[in-house]
Formats: sequence, structure tokens, C-alpha cells
Amino acid sequence: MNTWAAISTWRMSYDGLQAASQQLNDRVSAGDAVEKLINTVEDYPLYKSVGYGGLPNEEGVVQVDAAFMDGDTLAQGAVAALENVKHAVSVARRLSQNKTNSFLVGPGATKFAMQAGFEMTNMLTTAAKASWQDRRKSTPNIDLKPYDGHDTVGAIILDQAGSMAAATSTSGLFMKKSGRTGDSPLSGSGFYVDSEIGGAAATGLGEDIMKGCLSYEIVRQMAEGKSPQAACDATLYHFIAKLKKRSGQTGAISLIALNKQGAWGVATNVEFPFCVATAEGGAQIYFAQPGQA
Ligand code: SD4
Repeated sequence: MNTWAAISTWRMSYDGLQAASQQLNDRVSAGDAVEKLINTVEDYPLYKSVGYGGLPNEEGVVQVDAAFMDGDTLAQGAVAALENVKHAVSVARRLSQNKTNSFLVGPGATKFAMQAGFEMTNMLTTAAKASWQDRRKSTPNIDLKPYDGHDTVGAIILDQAGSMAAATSTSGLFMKKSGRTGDSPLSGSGFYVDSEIGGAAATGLGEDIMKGCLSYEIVRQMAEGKSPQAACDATLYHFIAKLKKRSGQTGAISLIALNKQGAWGVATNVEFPFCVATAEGGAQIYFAQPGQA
């Protein structure tokens, strides 16, 4: 195989996707390329929902969730409510090398990262602190409610050797409770990848995404022969109909998928910019609308 392909969530992933593309042209592995993509987003202080500059929880503390999965070995690592580490996805990847203890949360995750030599950083930027203070002022005497501005960078990559990897990273919901964990570090909900089939990742309201294990469901449907687009459509729209029927509502959900041939698909119930790169076509930003790719 001498081709490669990558798909990632939101416009904020574009620079990271370009950096990963250069690596993929140089025959770097899917695992290294997906880590590079996500690290690039984690480093950028003005992306308010990922890594450094991410928006804090209701106590004013930035807690992040991240995951990494190797589609060849199915090894996975994840962290939740991790504090003071910019490159959460790199901690998750390091944990994926463990046979046990591969998903760590809260102070245990932070302690592991520190002991493993990851750089400790104050993740609360002046801008993020100002948003938090404004938000507290606007809701002085009532319970703080998470607002809608929350995005995850998620990506799936197929490399020139035919190996695949997936990863996610997010600061989750602004004004979330301390310790709240979304779908992004949860296997099968926020991400899943199998190099013999393909992979998927999700972004949106984690509490709803995890009710349907949506990333695993997409991969399962691709294994049955569906294209990534057909699997994304069938998974999302069936799930939304079910959730509306059972509970009367659903939050925002956007799904991306890539199969082992490099074909991709997307489904969403909100306006959703995403990025795709291929060996032949370079990196591009697309906009998906609810009901169409
Ligand atoms: C979460 N799924 O923590 C993440 C947030 C997100 O678009 O992706 N929002 O629930």
C-alpha cells in the first residue's frame, strides 16, 4: 500500500492534520501521526475546548480527557479529569503500552504523568479564566450549567503500511462538575479503531454519545460491509430517533469514520466542520449539515 488517509473533527484540527499529513507522506506510522495531529491542537492556546487554554470546570480548574487506540493491536490508553498536562493524548498513548492500568483518572492520572516525565503546565490561560469569571458573574446565585461551547478533537488515520490509529482530546464541557468525564476517553463511545475494518470517533454531548456506544457501532456496521458514510448515517439517525422516542431529546452529536481502504464518512445533527486529508488530495476542510455529509 502506498496511500494514506486521515479524518479529524472540527476546523481547529486543520493545522494538526497538515502536520500529520507531512509525516504520513514520509511513511510515519498512523500512531505517531495521530499523536502529532492531536498535540498540535492541544498546544494552541486559543482553542477553548482542547488542551492548553481549554475552558475550566465550575471550580475554575482545567480537567482534560483523552484517549489513544492502536488499530493493529487494539491496545488502548486513556485519561480522564487529568490536570496540568498539555499533551493528554501522549499520556494516553503511553498508558496504551500497559497491559494493565491503561485508563487512569483524576489525581492518579496526573501523578502518573508527572512520574513518567511529562511536562507540568498551568493549563488555565488568562483568556480562559476571564471566560470563567464572566460566566460565574452571569449566574451568581443559581447552579452553574454547562454551556454549549465544547468540542473534542478526534481523528482516525490510515498509514502507508495499512495500519490505523484513533485518538481524542478535550477539556469537555465548560463549567462541568469536577471529575465529570465525557465520551472522549471511553472506548467504543468516543473512539474505536480496528485496522482490519476501520475506525470512528465522536464529538458532541458525551452523556448522550455514551448511551449508544456510537463509535463501536459504526465500526461494527463497517465490518458487516457498510461504507463509512452509510455506517455513520445509519448509526446516528437510528440512535437519535431512539433517544428522542425514549427521552424526548438529544444533544449535539457528530460522528466521523474512516475505513481500511481510506474511504470516509460523517454524520451530524448540528452544523459540523471537519477535515480530511489523503495522499492524493492534501488536507481540506468540509462542512457537514444535519442530514447530509
Ligand atoms: C464531552 N464529547 O466531553 C465531549 C465534548 C465534545 O463537542 O466533543 N463536544 O462530552
